[in-house]
Amino acid sequence: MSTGSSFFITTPIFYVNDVPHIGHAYTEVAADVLARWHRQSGDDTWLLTGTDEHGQKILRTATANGVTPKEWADKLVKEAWLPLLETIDVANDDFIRTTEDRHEKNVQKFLQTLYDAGHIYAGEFEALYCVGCEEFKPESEIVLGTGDFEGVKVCAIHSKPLELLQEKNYFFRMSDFQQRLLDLYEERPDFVQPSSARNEVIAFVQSGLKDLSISRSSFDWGIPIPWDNSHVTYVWFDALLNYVTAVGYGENDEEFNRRWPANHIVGKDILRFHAVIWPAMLMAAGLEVPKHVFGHGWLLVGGEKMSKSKLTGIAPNEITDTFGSDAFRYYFMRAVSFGQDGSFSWEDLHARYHAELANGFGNLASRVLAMNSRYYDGVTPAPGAVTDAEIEIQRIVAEAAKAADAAVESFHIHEALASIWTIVDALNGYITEQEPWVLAKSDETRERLGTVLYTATEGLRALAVLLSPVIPLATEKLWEALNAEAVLGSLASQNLRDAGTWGQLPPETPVSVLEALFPRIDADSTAAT
Ligand code: ME8
Repeated sequence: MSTGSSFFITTPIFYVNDVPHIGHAYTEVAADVLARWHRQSGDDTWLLTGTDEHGQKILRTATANGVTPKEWADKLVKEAWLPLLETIDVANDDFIRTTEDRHEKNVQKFLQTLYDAGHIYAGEFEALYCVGCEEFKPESEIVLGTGDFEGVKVCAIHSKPLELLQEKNYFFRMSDFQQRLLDLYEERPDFVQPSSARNEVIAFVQSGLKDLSISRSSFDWGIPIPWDNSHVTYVWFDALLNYVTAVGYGENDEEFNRRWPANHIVGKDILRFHAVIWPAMLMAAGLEVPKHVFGHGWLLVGGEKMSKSKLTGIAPNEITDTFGSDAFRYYFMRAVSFGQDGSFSWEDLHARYHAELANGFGNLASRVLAMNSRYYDGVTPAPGAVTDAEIEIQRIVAEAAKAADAAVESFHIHEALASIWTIVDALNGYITEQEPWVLAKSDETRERLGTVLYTATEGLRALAVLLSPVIPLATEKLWEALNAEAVLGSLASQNLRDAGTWGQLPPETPVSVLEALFPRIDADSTAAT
């Protein structure tokens, strides 16, 4: 990772037919942690998120609620999707809505470019469509329904009946790009991640790519096809383009060249759109393909993909109201291996909150600062001669910082946290072994006490910096208690790549006592009961 390089990262843009649940919040937090890490490492970082507002799904929801689709989208964005970002502390740089002018007119520009270059043609089409996925379904993804839909062909993801659509459509000649896509996956093995997702994508493309229907004429809630206004753009063709229209495609070349290409974080349900259709569209337009497409797993509840339509959705604030946004962010980044599915349970959240955040990290910070206060009148002491125990702590801090940076670079957020936690565990072990409260009893061990407390306090300085992308509120409180801003500058200005360099907090820095960063939570007060 070279310092100062461009790092453009995106989340999927979310459908506004419903309010967000913790699955959406999970994607947002992951992208935000990666963005904060890169931003604080000096990279020219840009985090884009937003909403996907066209298509049949939104149209039907709006109609059912007696409003226009735009009115519906405005309401949901204002009341649900923008507030989500605050609930979980996402520091996005931009929020794009597909109904914005900057998007609509440049989608048309893109379509016209492809049409003029011969990548689009008109044809007849008939196939089974899933409105939930906003996608024509291949036979392999169609199953026979059960219960109310016994014997009817349903979508394997949504378990809802498919609709037979017959239309004149415009098609994108995606089949032309089959070999170029296979070459791309071959030449850039880290283009699609994780590798299980890559293998699936390769197998799909090898099995033969069909041309893609990219227009609809049976409804009009979409972006008109520029050369034929009786059609609107297929919602996915429209939505994928948000990643370029948001950074100036079609109107601001300087901005576009500065940001593009992006790193896309998406759920595995929509990996194929991002790893197959999207690069093919970009190739057709003569634009660079994304840097990486990372497909994360699903949050499962009761063994199934959590979803609002199956009534297993959990609203993010059900968790943050009790545990706080830092705990939400930490829990999902730590408990779920990024790239794999993860089961959510209130019991696990409660257990990790107490074991790792309250007892492991929070208690360490409070104890160390309280000892500075008690034994040195609230001033970090100067260290004396160091022993093997201190050298070991310094080594662990340096190695953990390096390992965490490498893990984030390859999107392994959970591994980065595991590395950083070796510092928490090592410092807790160090304090137990060194027993500063015993050293404090004699003047003869005063210098040793100074060394131990300085080591622990400087360890907290490194932890505050390394954990700030994940738990920004708690680390800010710790930074204040360390009085570090006065001597080192703001927490946000600390370069993460220097976090592991020992000895940054000057001795004799006045520090304050710290209230519990993660107060204990009664099991009865969580939604688990
Ligand atoms: O697909 N676990 O929008 P969407 C983890 N508009 N992540 C989950 C999840 C779960 N149970 N449920 C949803 C769309 N997600 C399109 C995207 S992009 C150009 C257009 C997350 O509102 C996950 O990231 O259905 C998934 O990809 C996304 O929400 C789908 O959001």
